[in-house]
Amino acid sequence: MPASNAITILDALIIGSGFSGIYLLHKLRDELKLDAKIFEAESDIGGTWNNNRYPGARVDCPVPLYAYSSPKVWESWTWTELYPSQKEIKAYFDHVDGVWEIRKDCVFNSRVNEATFDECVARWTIRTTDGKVTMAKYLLVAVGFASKSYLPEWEGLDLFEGVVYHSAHWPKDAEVDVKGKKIAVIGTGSTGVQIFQEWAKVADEATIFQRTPNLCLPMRQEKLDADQQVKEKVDYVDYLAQCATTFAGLEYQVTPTNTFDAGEEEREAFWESLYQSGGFRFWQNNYQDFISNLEANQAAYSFWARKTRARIQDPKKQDLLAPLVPPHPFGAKRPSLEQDFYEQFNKPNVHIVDTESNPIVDVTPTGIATTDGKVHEVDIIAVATGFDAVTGGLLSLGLKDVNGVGLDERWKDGMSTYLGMAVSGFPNMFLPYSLQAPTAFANGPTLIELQGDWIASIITKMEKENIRSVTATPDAASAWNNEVNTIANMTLLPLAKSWYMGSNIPGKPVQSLNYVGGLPTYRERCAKALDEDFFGFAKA
Ligand code: N01
Repeated sequence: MPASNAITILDALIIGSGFSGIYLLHKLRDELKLDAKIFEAESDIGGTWNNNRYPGARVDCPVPLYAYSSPKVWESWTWTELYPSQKEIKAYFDHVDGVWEIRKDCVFNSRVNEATFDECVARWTIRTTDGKVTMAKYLLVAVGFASKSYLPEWEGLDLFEGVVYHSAHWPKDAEVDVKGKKIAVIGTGSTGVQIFQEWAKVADEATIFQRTPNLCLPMRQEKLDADQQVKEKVDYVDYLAQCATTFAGLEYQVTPTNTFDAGEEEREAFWESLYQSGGFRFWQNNYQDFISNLEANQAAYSFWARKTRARIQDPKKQDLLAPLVPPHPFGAKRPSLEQDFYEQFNKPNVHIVDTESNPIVDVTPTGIATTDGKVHEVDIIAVATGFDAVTGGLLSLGLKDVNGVGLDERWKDGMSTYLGMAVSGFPNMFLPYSLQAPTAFANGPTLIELQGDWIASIITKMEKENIRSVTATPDAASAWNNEVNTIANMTLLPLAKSWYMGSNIPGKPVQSLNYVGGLPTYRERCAKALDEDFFGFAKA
């Protein structure tokens, strides 16, 4: 790096070293031979898998799908579980670094707080909180969907005398020993479920604070055999390519018939097979009208509730965890995968507090106070209240358009992109794994590679044709925005309050943050921009 007051000049600056930032560095540096670097706010690579190290953290897409498709990476790597833990994924990133030499081009502890584009020189100027200035032709914002945590405004958290951590800020080296302790987990998203499933096995008393039930599906975890993986690798290239053609980049597709086309017995048998196979099949392999027809969705919900209630002994806990009336359409809020979450509630020392009926008021020095006047005394609290998902991280970077207007200001009443990767007024800036793309509805690495390849292609084309800058046109952004919202409105997604719609954050504009048209259509739309001479972009 240059002296502290010098300006660093790059071809491409990538913000973030998670799955997408690493892929982009590899593509741009190793294939396009650009001078590219990653700025990473944390002290190591891994993105969400570096930050989210709370107890029980693990992925809920199976390997080898949840990994890069490059043979160079997978031929020398062996997984131990079908759904690996955070620790194993972190080790996988070390392996990726060994293959692609990522860390050598990462600048760690480097937090971007301003970026402006100068049209005269067609360069971004990027500033970091340590005062460094960098100029780059291309700016790749790869901060992921979960880089800004959300903590409700509860008084007293700082006065709590026990141990309290937000799941996204778990201490690096401190193991939190819950043996002999009273623990509380606030929140029942994927994170809360994973922490509680671990802690409830060990703690003296375990209480989960639930506002909305999570409609969890059985993970059906498997230990993986190393020799078996060697044999299966012969087919990896074809297998991964085939999965990339599906709606969500998974091994299975939505079933192309409607729920009530099947008789009751056939439906039950079908749902039973999905439920028994595990993973997200009950969600993503279900009948095609599952996510668009409320009656169909409710029928599937009833099946799920019967299966889940049968695993819980106490009728009061049954009614809270798997009520007879659906709390929201299945899949309109993200379901999680669990291993033995529901069985924990059959123990006398495992409790549930309904914060829908009795919201949390504040945290006292000894526990959590709810509106019914109770203080739930605990020693340790895990706050699993999620994220200002998808856009929170992006909007905290101080990105400004060509007129100097901040992206946060531009989007205060609603967000709009072209293909989920470009924003009008922000030339040469591309956003992998961000809003208005299939982000939450696709296997992460599959989408990241699709978008990373597309970004690499558009940059290659620009370089070849001596184009200084491209920016999404307002018309293209408006058309994409319409497509994103029209498709979302054909589904049941708007009926739930969830981070999918931005409605988990008070005051955030409510709109679909994801493109729910599936990977194949998304791929076509992206290809058109390349095939039809930068369709949707203005060139300079
Ligand atoms: O966050 P969430 P998350 N009072 O927003 C509750 C991915 N992920 O960190 O549902 C009381 O889902 C809130 O209640 P409600 C995955 O995509 C993946 O769990 O709004 N409760 C909810 O229960 C996931 O979807 C894995 O009523 C309050 C919880 O906090 C995404 O990250 C693992 C509250 C927040 O749940 C986010 O998951 C972990 C309040 N004031 C995460 N405010 C994998 O397995 C919020 N809550 C890959």
